[in-house]
Amino acid sequence: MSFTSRLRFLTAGESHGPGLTAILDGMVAGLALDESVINAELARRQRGFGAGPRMKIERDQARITGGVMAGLTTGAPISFWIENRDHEKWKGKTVDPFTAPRPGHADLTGAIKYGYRDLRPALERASARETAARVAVGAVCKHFLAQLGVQTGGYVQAIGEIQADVSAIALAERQALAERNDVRCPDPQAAEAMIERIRRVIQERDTLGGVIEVFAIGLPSGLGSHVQWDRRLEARLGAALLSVQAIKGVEIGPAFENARLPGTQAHDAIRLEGDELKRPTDRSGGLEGGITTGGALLLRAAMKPIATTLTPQQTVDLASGKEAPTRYERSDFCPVPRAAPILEAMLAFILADALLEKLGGDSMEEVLPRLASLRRAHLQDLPMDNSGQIFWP
Ligand code: EPS
Repeated sequence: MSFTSRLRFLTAGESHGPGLTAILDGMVAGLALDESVINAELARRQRGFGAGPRMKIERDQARITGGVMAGLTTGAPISFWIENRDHEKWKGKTVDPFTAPRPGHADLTGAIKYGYRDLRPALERASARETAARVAVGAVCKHFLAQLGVQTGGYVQAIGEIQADVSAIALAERQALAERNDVRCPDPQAAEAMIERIRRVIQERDTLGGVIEVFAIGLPSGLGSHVQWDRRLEARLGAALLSVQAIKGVEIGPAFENARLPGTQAHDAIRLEGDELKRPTDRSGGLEGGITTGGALLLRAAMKPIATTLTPQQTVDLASGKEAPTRYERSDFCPVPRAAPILEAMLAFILADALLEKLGGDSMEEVLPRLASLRRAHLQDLPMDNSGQIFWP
């Protein structure tokens, strides 16, 4: 099953194994690409207040091992290799048994599903270390989108109970403002409060979740479709964001706020400016009927607090068969700021796929003029017969 039609990607690798592999299949030929584009995104993923000590060990760099020749994509699968520097510490070492599953992690469910006799295989692959590979894939997609005039970005809207008010800041400026602080929040006052809150949670030997917003500006109207459930772009984006470790909720535009409003207040009026159809508000999150409106796309994702807590939680040691406290394994305290580039990567992947599905073409040369020829929301692009018709004679 797949929610994409042109692009697909796979990742492989364990958190403490030699490294991560990713393959992005279906990208067009002729996209100028070098590793610095990918490494800049990988560096963003590593940075964020509340990260654990592992991020001081890793220096994530992607090596492109296929699909790019002389600085240009060839249309062949693009493969990447990202080394785990931490692997050196694990290689050849006898690792202590791990038999007390952490509530909220994949330790127990993974063992029930696969019959593991130690919980490590579950956590090794369930670990968010894998997101480094996704960010490499997403960096290529982001770069492709940028060539087509589409800007993607993300930032932190809430950490724990601390909420930022970003409503007065233009969407296009939020990312640059967010990158100025260590919690990736465009509202500097809220950012300070968030840093303070994370400091406190570390002292309290606990963890914090939060809300991340991701956006895209410059998308044409007409991506996705209303005609089949798995072609609806809401569904495709929702699935992609929900696939990220610790993400347990996704909202498109102010969906939950809209749910509390009457219909006359929950939608974006259609106005005419010259011959162009305009939407002065954006309560739809940029999507109507599974299709992009041409307005800005905005999605929110809820990240749960990380399951690995310094304060022990109640569990059962499967080896002794007795109730026991969890044992602490090194982890992040608040990975929310680091989740923004990961969610951006997934957003960019789905949008690059939706654009390629709409445009067709196998090279940048073919894709670019097709983008220019798309139907727009202008009266002249939408001629109506304006006559009664018998649809089912
Ligand atoms: C993670 C646990 C920690 C995090 C890891 C995700 O790893 P370790 O056990 O090696 O300290 O650091 O995240 C990363 C390694 C990363 O690159 O983001 C987990 O259990 O999900």
